[in-house]
Amino acid sequence: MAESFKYNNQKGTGGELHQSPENAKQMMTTAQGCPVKDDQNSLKIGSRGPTLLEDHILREKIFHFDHERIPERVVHARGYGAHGYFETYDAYSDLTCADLFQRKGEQTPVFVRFSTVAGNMGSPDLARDVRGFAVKFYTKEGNWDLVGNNIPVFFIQDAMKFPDLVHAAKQEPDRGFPQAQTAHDNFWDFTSLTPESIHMLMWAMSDRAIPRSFRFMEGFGVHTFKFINSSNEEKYVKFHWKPKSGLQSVVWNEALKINGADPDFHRRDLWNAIDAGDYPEWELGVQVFDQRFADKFKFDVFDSTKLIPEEDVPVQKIGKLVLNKMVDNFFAETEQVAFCTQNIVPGIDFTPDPLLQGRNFSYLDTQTKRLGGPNFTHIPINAPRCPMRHFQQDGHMAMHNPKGRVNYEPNSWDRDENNPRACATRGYQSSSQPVEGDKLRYRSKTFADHYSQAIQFYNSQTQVEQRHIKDAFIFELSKVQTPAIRERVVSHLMNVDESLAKGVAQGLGIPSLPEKAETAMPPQTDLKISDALSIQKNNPNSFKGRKLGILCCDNADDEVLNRIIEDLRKEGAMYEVVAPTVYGITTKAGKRIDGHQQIDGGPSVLYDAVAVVLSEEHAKNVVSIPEAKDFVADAHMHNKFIIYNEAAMPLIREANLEDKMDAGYLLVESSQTAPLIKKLRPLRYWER
Ligand code: HDE
Repeated sequence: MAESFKYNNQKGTGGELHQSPENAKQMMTTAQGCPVKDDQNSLKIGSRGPTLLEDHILREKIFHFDHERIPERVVHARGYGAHGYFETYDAYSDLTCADLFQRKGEQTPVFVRFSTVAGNMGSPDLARDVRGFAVKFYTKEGNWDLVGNNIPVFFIQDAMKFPDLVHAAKQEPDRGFPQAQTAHDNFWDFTSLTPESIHMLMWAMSDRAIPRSFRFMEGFGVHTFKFINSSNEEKYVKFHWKPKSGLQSVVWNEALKINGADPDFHRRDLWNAIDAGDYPEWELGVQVFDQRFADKFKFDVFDSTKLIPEEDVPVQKIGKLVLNKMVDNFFAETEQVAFCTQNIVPGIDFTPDPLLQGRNFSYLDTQTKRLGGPNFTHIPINAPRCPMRHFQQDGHMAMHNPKGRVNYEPNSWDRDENNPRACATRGYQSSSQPVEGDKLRYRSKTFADHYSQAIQFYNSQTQVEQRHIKDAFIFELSKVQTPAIRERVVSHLMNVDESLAKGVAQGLGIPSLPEKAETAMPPQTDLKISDALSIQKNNPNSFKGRKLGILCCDNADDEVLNRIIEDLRKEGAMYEVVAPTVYGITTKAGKRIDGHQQIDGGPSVLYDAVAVVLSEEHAKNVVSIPEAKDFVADAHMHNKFIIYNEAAMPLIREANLEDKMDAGYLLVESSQTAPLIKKLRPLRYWER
């Protein structure tokens, strides 16, 4: 209520507020401001009806409700946003004249939206999918939207193919399923007929596609852009977001279970972290290179199915992004935010990458449709936070309406010396790019090498990561009903790595290996291993920002619990108490601890590591709960560290794990003083 009155009172909307704020808090009104006496009962004849058409209050309420939905995004429908700021580390005028990079330490407000791609709005967070990583910078010279993903390459090379890709990936049109997954015939049919997608498929089948948290994933601008400085010198640039808390993913079996236990896992995680004041941070990195590098690089830098290894062009960190405020209203901000790749600022420019060129058309078009007209820039989340002056006018829901007579340029009415008033010094100027050629529909030969970087990616993974990729192919293709499609995918894998192809074929029960898929050019097998492509090789070695699930029961030892909790606090980590009931437990010393989760609702998949702290008196009650057994069995299967006390042994035994206990099991006793949480820093015990 208070909000809506504030809105009515905004300048330029025309209305003055007549009620006092105290009144406003108490009184319900219609959207027209008419006080409502009874908001709970419709107007009827007699006490049992029928209801009268005359009831304008009922009609207005229901009518507005009927119109609450706007079309969800055709891709990236499920997303979650937060506010924050970007701080530039230094002045980078040598690289670009973009205003936000000119003054060391300057902060620019941002809004970021993370998303999955294929699923509809209500789909689960841990689908195997690419994640969107879209950032809107509200700079002093207009909005700059860096609309990226958490994977540095893409499935296709030309925007013309995007509708086909998306149709094939989303639910099949006749049956309307499967939802939020690529594990079906249409997706693998399309991609296996589109060899340019193989590099991206390797990423999509890797753990990159099942991040533990938005906070622990990288972001990439994907395309090559241009930086232009004030002397009009141009350089190419690729953008990277590096999470300060390091990279981390879950394992697939865990993802499947998280989707059931908490379909909102990622959004809840971001909400909780920001709510707790543990603000996630990323550094903005740039790979800057010139035409000479582009000419000698083995791939076309305008081909979005290729990346430039960090070992070839190092990532220079030029600033940091901090997310420190959740939205006040999900619809107003996260749903209505309209990212547009064509929103760039002086000092940044596009390249001819055919995917980027197509996007620059698509995003403006999609926002106009989605938000109902061209005035979506008037919605507060989309409005630039710098002065604006243009003569676009009218249209649906126009909120900023110029006063006076002047609505064209040049004119004789504005007593402005600069009329027309385009700004020659700061105005946006496209870089000059000499172009000539015939008009044709054509794919450049420089885009023809589809396998080399897929090989490089696979070779750069750890053994565990390679196994995960193999298992992911087997899982996905086992959902494909047409054997020929499964075999066609394996024939592409033959060009990537024969042992991978063999493993996948075995997992699918394919009796004999198919021939290698035909290639447009022979793959280069000598590309250097790039450690930056692996998640596990870049372990943050910290439990900061991670969460421990503590399964405990009545009479649990206070000293043990206190020690664990104090250790976690020092590390900057979080915890949840999982108890037989959500009421919680009473410790040995008689202290009440509230439960965050009841065992059934708090399976170990929700945590980065677990602790099982039981008491001799009550362990048997816990052992009798089947979900408690799953709690430790899953933690074991998912390579998690398991902190336990002696009294927890009956549960470990019940889960048949006593013989399998390894160095990933960490005994805790009240007398121990050595720091325990440090041992969780590798995040998983992969040796298991
Ligand atoms: Fe998008 N994409 N895309 N995309 N994309 C959209 O815009 C499109 C591509 C990305 O959180 C749509 O508002 C085309 C690459 C993100 O609101 C639409 C092509 C990358 C988001 C659209 C691509 C992205 C979108 C759908 C091929 C990574 C969500 C709704 C040429 C670099 C932004 C909307 C948010 C959203 C079109 C390919 C990232 C239809 C035509 C490559 C993060 O305009």
